[in-house]
This record gives sequence, C-alpha cells and structure tokens, in this order.
Amino acid sequence: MLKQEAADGTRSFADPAFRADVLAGLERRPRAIPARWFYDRRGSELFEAITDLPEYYPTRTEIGILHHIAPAVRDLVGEGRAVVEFGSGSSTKTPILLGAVAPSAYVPIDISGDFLRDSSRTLSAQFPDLLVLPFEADFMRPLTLPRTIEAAPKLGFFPGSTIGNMTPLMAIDLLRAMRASLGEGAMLLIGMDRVKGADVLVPAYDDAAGVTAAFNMNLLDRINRELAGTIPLDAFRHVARWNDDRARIEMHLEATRDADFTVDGRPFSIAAGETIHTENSHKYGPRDARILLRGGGWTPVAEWTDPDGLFAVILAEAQPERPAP
Ligand code: AVI
Repeated sequence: MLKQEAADGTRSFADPAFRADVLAGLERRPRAIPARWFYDRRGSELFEAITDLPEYYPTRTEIGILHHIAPAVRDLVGEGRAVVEFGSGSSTKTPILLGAVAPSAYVPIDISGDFLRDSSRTLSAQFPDLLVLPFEADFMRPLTLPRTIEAAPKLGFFPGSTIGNMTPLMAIDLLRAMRASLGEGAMLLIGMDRVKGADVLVPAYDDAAGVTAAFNMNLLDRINRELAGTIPLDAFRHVARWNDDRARIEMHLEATRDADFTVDGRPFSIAAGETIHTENSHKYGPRDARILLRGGGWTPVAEWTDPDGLFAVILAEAQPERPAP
C-alpha cells in the first residue's frame, strides 16, 4: 500500500491494483473501470441499501426462492457436505442454506479480510456448533481449500447473481476454477438473474431515490480520496442502460460537460457525453444459464424461479467429463 495525499491534504493508503486499474481504465477507449472497486466501506453500505430498494427485486426474490426450496435442496444434496461460499456470505441468504443442509463445515472465501471476519463472526454466533473456516483469497483463481475439508463432499454457494457482473468469458473461467477447487462430485447452488423487460431492469439500476446513482458516483469520490484525484463530481451523472445485444445492464458515469482533471498527478480530459463504463450485469434466460454452466464444467440438475420468473436458483453437479457426443 502506498501513502497518498489528496487535494484537501488528507492522507490515505492507496491499493496499487486500484491505481493501476483506474489509470489504465481512464487511458483506454472506451473508458472502463472494473466494478470491484465500487466496494470500499461507503460503496458496500450503499450496496446494502440498494438491496432494500423497491425497484431492486433480485435480493428479496432470491431470498424468497431459497426459503421455498430449502427442503428440496436438502433432499438433493444431502446433509454433511462442506459448504464453500464464493463471497463473504450474506447474513440473510447463507443461514437459509446452512440451516437446510447441516454442513460439516462452512468456508466463506473473500478477498476482503474485513468482510470475511465480520460475516464469519455473525455466522458462528448463529451456528455455534458449526466449523467456520474463513479463507482470504481471490476466488477468481483456482484455490487449494483448507486441508480440514479435503475429504468432505462439497457444496459451492454463489448467490446474488454475482456471476452476472462478469463477461461470459470470465464467468466460464470462474466456473471452471470453482470446479477445479471443489473437485468432481461437488455440487454448486448458484443464483442468476433472468432476462426481462427494460421497463423492470433499468429502474432496478436507476432507482427513484438515487441510491444506485450514489453507489456509482462513489467510485469517483473514492478515486479523488485515495488517488489524489481532482475529478469534478458535478461534471458526471449516473447512467444505467440495457444492452439487448449482450443481454446486460451497463452502468456508466457520463460527463455532462467537458472536464479536465488529474489522478495521481496524471492529466485527463473528458468531453461532454463521453462515459466511463463501470459495471455490467448480465442476465440469463433458462437455456443461456444452462449453457453457461455446462461451459464451466457444471451439469444442471435442478432449477427454481419465483412465480414471476424474475430470478433463478440453479443446482448443478461437477459430473465426470464425458467424451462427445
Ligand atoms: C453485486 N451485483 C450482483 C449487483 C448487480 O445487480 O449486478 C451490483 C449492483 N450494481 C448496481 N446495483 C446492484
């Protein structure tokens, strides 16, 4: 971590990977900064607030599905597997699964040690007899899981449609990495947001209260704070658009006027109407989802949706590879 002095004289520690991604992202055309940098403390709080918005249906819909399917999941996966969650665990979703499948251990994996420790503490308080093994790592790469669960049959858990924030190529790489980490015979319970009309999708990412706009704009604020940036926030606005060709919601920060600024001492100019692309949220139809999973080495064995078909939870299995056809 490198110490940075911001325009207002305050000092902070900048992550070198953040600096590299921001500088490269502002340099390239179209400009784009990876969505993972949304999640500083403020960004994470804003994301929590998004999940409660009336327009943002995914979280409450997935929770409803998980409650409904818990007995069926238990019947299909059995009890006593080691549950490996990709992400630090949601205080609402994770207990539904853990309560249903009575795991032998629970391994939340996250790149952020802070979130991991917080959520592990909460879970341990709720399930005092459960072996909780927090694992600080980047789950985008193949991992060697803790030896304690080496021999246990495994159930991966990847809720929230986080897979949608990856391009299909990255999503398949991740699914393959998960298969490699969990091993043959493992199962995976994954949440995927479904394709639906732009009349529902766009408001979910551009809510009336402006919380998603604040979440997107916080990235510029973070750049100013952590990378000594001078970006004029009033020269940008939040934009959410549906890209039908790629079946994804895109979030951008659009310049509303020409602006000059510096980041980490480097000068940048942006013209009115130009955007910085900050997030993709891919949506998958039923067949798309199954093809994606198969492409990543997972065979779908069951899937469930809510009555309106807004969101899907899919159970898949890492079956032995079969030669074609
Ligand atoms: C974390 N992820 C699944 C959210 C989504 O819906 O793509 C992030 C988000 N961005 C804006 N609103 C929510």
